Amino acid sequence: TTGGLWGAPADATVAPAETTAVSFASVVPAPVLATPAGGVTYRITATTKIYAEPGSTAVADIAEQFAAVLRRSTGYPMPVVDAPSATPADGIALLLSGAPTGIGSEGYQLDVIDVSIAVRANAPAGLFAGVQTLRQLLPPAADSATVQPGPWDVAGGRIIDQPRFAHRGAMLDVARHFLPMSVVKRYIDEIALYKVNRLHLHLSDDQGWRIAVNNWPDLAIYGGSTEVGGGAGGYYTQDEFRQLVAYAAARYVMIVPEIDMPGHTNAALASYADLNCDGVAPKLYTGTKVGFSSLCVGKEITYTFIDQVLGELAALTTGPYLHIGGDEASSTTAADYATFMNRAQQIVAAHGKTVVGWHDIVNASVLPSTVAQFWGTTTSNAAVATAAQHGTKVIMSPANHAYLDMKYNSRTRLGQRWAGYIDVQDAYGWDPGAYLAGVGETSVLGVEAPLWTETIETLADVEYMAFPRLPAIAELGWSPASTHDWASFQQRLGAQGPRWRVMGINYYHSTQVSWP
Ligand code: TNX
Repeated sequence: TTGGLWGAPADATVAPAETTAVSFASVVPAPVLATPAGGVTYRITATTKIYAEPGSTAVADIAEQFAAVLRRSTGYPMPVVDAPSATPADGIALLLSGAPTGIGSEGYQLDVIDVSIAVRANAPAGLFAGVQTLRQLLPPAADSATVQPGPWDVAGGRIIDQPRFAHRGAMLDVARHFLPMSVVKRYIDEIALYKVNRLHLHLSDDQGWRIAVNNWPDLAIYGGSTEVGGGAGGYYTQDEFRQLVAYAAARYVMIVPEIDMPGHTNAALASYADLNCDGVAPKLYTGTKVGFSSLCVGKEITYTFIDQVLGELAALTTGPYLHIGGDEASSTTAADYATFMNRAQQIVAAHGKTVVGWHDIVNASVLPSTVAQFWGTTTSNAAVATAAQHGTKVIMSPANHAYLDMKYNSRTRLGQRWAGYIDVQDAYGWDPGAYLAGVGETSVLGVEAPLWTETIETLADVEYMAFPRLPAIAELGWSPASTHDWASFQQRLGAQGPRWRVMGINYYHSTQVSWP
């Protein structure tokens, strides 16, 4: 059961004041089990300490991040100290002991009583997730960048929680429009708040190459020199990319880098004439058409190229995955596509990584470990179902529900409409474990919300398209199917609005949600 909470009448209303204690019924994604203790409140004061599990730099770092948020808004010192061997009788404790068995490495238990708060988990990832829940239980003003008056009350009770799916992803297309480090970092902060644990970076496309490659320097210098619309483009140096990987890792987000191939490669083909079958480099491209470019499948230099590019990327990436795209290769014959994708998968494996590809990759011979990312607009796809029956794991990104670049409605200035309009209820209204025929719960690795950037240029644009739909996809990835309920979700989502206001997140005020 879910503690009877989600069927309960609407006590989730957040008063207009951004300093009111937030109800347990406001958390997004919905926890597995939430049991409010009526009338009990914990108050953060000027003497509150944060106790961290001793001997773990990971836990100390999570505690410091949380303390930093609270110091800014409360003005209190919020010291981080080692937890004593007995459970602390006061303060906020982050502990790697006493968590229920069976909640895995990302699960946590949160106990709020009158004199203390304890977050318990089996691993740091679970403590990080628990702290994100705790942040949502604090008054929205706690997320302010400037000192606010308080009081800083947290409603009492217990939450026991763990994710439904391992992969809860967001994708940023930094190729169509380049997004600077600051934007990517802020997006990481924003997605982590909703327990999203993967950021897929689409690092190359026809319009731009965004990662420096030492063996092929012109990719970034020339291939990265423009973007859709003819702007200046840009790229990440390898050092910057390492910084992003580390920044994300500190927020329990794994970077999944993508080099799209064999199509979507005009920027590479323009940078090196040798990569073209006819030896002639095309011009840089700043339009938005897809499907016109292909690496030269019959030339050996093509494989030297992808081996060196993927080798450097593998070395820069701490996670197990390299995404090799494979979508919309309509300038490559079916036979060439299979030849190429088979060889590309072997190259990724030789660099010790696991392949992710857009679901078109099932038209090649997928390796047993290859993950397919479904981006279709139908609920049946025979080739994907067959692959799933043979063991292929699938990331669900159905374009008509999960694409953050689709317009909300006909009046949305940004975005596209080829997969339809997607308002919040459409983003929320599907079940990843029972959506695609023949692809059941156990074949689903998780969900991902891609943001393609043909029309997206700034942080404000990114936020407008991601909020409030990204939290909807995040909830589908985290929360048990049994909590799925639009009435509850829209209320809990609405309760996020005051926090987004405080944080300066430029969100779309969907009329489907009653914003407090
Ligand atoms: C299709 S989805 C694409 C991208 C576009 C996107 C725009 C996919 C795997 N390929 O190249 O940016 O549509 O919505």
